[in-house]
Amino acid sequence: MRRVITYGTFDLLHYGHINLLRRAKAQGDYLIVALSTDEFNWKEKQKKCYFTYEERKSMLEAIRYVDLIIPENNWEQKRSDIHDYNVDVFVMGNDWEGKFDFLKEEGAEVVYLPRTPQISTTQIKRELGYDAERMIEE
Ligand code: C2G
Repeated sequence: MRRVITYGTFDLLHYGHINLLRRAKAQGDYLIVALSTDEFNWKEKQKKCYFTYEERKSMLEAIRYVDLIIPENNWEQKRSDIHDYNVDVFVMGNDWEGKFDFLKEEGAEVVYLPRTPQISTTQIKRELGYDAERMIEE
């Protein structure tokens, strides 16, 4: 059983996320998604999600490629996650290229996959006219 893990916010779930999850699952037999909590998003990524953690989790649970969802509470948990969940492969989109190579020290393969072009949660918000500033003030 080759176990894969990936991390992310997955807000306003879109086909770029699905493409990533499908290719991540194809790296092994079991895919764990470490889903950024609302607090982690806000404090560490300055992201104000449209959907809450529970709402984002429920959508990911409906995706055939996803086998387990765990919370991502901080930047540091990746090293221990590799051991706690017996992870063989760590996968991220290549906007993170090189940022997590240190996980090889924990015995995991590190794979960066090409991002899906022309789609992002930020773009969706912008094109739908969400005033990101107003959402942050809320
Ligand atoms: N992604 C992609 N193509 C897109 C948009 C996103 O392949 N058009 C990928 C990203 O590269 C990432 C995953 O989908 O691997 C989730 O994207 P985000 O929710 O934006 O995740 P991010 O905020 O980058 O969080 O500790 C790592 C962070 O939690 C990553």
